[in-house]
Amino acid sequence: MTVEQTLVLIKPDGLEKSLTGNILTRLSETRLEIAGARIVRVSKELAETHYAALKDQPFFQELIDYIIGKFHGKRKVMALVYHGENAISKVREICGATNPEEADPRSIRGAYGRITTSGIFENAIHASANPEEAEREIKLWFCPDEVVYNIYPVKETKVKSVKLLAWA
Ligand code: IDP
Ligand code: MG
Repeated sequence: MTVEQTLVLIKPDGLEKSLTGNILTRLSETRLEIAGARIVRVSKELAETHYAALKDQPFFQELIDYIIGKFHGKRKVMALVYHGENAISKVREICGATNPEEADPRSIRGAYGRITTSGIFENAIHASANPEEAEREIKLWFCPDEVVYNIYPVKETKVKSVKLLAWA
């Protein structure tokens, strides 16, 4: 048994259909702990970096449009880090197969996903597939301060003259 962390995204269709609560309830069946959570406005750059491994797939452009929220009105996803023993496979199992029509109907994708008439797999949730992917994705979507357990090494840095938004 290895303690792992995994990245979960509730995709724009999941948010638009008000499935956040249902999906979090299903994920709680894993008995894993939530170690981080954010609502993220997804830029094209973030989406393309997240799905970089799929850039040669014929559905890549539609996938980017989907994940940035182009089909669901709002440019946002909910990003979560789940923490615990065998977190990666436990979350993948409850998500179900990539193709929502092939996914077990009791899985999250089987229950809530659909294939659109233009062929997009709107499958409501993303989950990291393996430890390397989990590490890359958690580091892409979260800063160390936003995750309560730092299972990857961290370092302290001093940041000078960075432009940030502040409340006016
Ligand atoms: P995964 O999400 O189960 O890890 P990946 O192969 O990494 O599956 O694909 C990422 C996402 O791209 C899927 O969740 C789905 O939304 C979309 N996708 C994957 N394969 C297809 C396809 O054959 N047609 C349309 N969309 C696809
Ligand atoms: Mg994948």
